[in-house]
Amino acid sequence: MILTVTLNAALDITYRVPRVEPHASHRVREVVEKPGGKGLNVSRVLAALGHETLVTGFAGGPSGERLRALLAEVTEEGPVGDALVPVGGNTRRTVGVVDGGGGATLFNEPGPLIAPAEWDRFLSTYDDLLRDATAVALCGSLPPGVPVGAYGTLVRAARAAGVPVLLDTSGEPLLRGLAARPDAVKPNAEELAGITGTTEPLRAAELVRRRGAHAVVASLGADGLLALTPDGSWRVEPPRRLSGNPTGAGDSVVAALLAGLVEELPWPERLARAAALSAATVRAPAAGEFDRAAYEELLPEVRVAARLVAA
Ligand code: TA6
Repeated sequence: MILTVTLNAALDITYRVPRVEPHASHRVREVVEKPGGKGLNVSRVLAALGHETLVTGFAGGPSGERLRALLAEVTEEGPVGDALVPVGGNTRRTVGVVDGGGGATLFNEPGPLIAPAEWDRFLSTYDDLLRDATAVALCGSLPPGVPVGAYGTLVRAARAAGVPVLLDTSGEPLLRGLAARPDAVKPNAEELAGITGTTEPLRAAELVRRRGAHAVVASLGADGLLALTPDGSWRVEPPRRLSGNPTGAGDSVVAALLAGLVEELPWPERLARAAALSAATVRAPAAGEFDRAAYEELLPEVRVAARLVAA
């Protein structure tokens, strides 16, 4: 089973409007609610790819209940196991406003305050779940109350249990997680620049590797992917650009990397799938979903080129 951790799970709400204008009132044409937060999106994509997957993290209050009900709904995506730890606070909502052009404006709430006893309960749940995990992804921001070094603790526990671990977060939580030497990290351009101070992606990715990640897969939007791994380095050109909602495209990269890891695919194949799946996610209405026909059509278009690492 592939385990995903979303400490700051979210009820993702998407509003569709014809156009977004600052300081104006908008008539919402459509409202969509989905179980969200990065790890939940990763698991939903993994389930749709046919992988057994389980989510953990925290859920509480009315929006936590709603999130769990949505997660339990039987969909054509396939089942996602729910091992979320109940908390007293209310799970956050994230609001994405999608306009006619497909662009998304996001509003992410900070999340519920997690009490020390709730964090301890999570840690023992996580240790139990690691026993049956083939891989684990640690995804997203931390809710208030969770120690900033949380991902360092969770990476160390996964490594001690012999479970490959991928980390997808930003800022100080990413730096603390890196120090525990995760198998892979998946920063985007902004996250890379945020922790390295350089906007040159190759240089930044090398610095991140030196700080402790065995592999770095940077998702660079329209510039595709850049991967530095123990087996080699690759630059991945994305398939043709599709219009749509890019929210969750990075989560689909994580899903493809985990699927490729447990299927023991060579890195270039994992990366090609990651690029195609990410592009196919842009065609889907919400994060955690992808357009299957677009995925199959785009996969042969992806170009993965080996590259030398800069000095
Ligand atoms: O990547 C998209 C997304 O996973 C949304 O589903 C939304 O819940 C958000 O990101 C959460 O990100 P954060 O960094 O706030 O944990």
